[in-house]
Amino acid sequence: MKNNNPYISPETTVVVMGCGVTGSAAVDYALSCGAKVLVSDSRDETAFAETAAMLKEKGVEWECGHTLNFLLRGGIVLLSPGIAPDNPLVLLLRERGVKVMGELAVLAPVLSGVKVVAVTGSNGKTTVTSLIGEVLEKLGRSVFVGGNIGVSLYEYCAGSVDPCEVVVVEVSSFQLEVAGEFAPDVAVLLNITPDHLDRHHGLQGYIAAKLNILRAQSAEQVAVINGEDASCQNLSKDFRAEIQSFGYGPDNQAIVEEGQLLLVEEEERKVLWLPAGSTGFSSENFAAAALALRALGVEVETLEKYFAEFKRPPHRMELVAEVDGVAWVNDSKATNTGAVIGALRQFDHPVVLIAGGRDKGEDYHQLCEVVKQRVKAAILIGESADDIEQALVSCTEVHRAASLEEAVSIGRELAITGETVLLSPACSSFDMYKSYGHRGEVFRAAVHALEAK
Ligand code: UMA
Repeated sequence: MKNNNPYISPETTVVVMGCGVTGSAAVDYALSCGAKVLVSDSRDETAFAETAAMLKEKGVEWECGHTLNFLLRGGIVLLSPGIAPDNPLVLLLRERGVKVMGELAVLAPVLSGVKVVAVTGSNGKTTVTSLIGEVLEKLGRSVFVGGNIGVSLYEYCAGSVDPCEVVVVEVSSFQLEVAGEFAPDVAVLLNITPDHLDRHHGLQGYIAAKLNILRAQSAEQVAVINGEDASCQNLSKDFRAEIQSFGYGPDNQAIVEEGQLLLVEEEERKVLWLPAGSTGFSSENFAAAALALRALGVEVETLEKYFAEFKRPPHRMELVAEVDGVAWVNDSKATNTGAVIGALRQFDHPVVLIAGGRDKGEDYHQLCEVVKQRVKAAILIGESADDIEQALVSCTEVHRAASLEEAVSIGRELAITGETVLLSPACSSFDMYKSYGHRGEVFRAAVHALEAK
């Protein structure tokens, strides 16, 4: 890809702050623009050794532990999403006139030749991103799928991937906080329920970050939003893009009904049968994807087949096994209360819930209503167990476990034929595991061990 980035040229010194998935790709991107690149990471030398070897090969200088002097050597600092823009060093850099930019802001100017779909929301964004990408691929459109889903957009822009017709990116509130003039042709805002409140200093900050997906859009661009979500509905009116909403009411452009989706066209309504068993959250995800795909010119008649073929990404309401009539479901990706509520609503029989992990500043009382209706017992793990117990103790029977393996063995004692044991933690995994994926794998292994007995 030709370098036409107004922020990075061969004359620029770029400091990449944080060198994980995004930072490593940012290094390659800045090098591909001909810039001089430096890396500053908070890890110590031992933890950084592997990355250091990679940087050495590329001739990139680095520091372990951020220092102001090193960071000031750059004319521009590329910020990793895990580092908050109100980090004291970042504030100091800005005070000294250094441009500090996130991935979406830096790359916005080089994305003009490609159709960009960006998907955000508290829950369902990976599923919807994958679904849109998969349908486009099956229709023979060249597509890059990336972002918060795991592959940085810098990789696409560094030219290591062939140019595509469409870029579909999952974007997190962390990335959107510093999105600058990023203006996707189709923005999808699935829902806003509390998440990452620690990072955004409360719900208002989180909502403001999420809404940045719409902020720079023009009137020719499309915003697909959740018509049932008050925050999405009310606040999106302040922006310029053409709004298309999905939901249950007649005013939406994609209306979810029992087992089907009505897509409102100018003169008629097209009916799309949804895959069997897609209720609640998953129907909404199909509705959002259908509107986004239609905005890209895809004939809605073709969607039924591709939707039916779509397999949900792992660790989301994944049936691991049925043991003695009890279903064991891995929903490790449910890292906030909204996701857990959505998961529990999908059951019409009693559930034993395994929850807990690292707290993100949420109020677990929000779980009470659905827990009262569906959860016969909760087994709590991790750092947040005390807080969750306090919220749920009046709604259900509460047990504690020191590990996921112990939680599984308690679950076996509690659940009877026809019931489900659901891992849906409402918290991040980092107190006990490397990632939600790792946590899900540990759960799967414990369930399979039970099955083998
Ligand atoms: N680091 C510093 N200084 C700090 C903090 C961290 O130098 O103050 C360094 C760490 O030592 C490490 C690197 O920064 O080397 C980690 O960077 P990062 O936390 O920004 O994460 P990446 O590895 O770049 O991965 C990020 C996303 N992670 C976060 O936003 C926290 C990944 O989403 C995403 O897949 C990836 O970019 C590609 O876009 C993960 C995630 O948990 C899955 N996202 C959150 C979510 O989905 O809820 C937002």
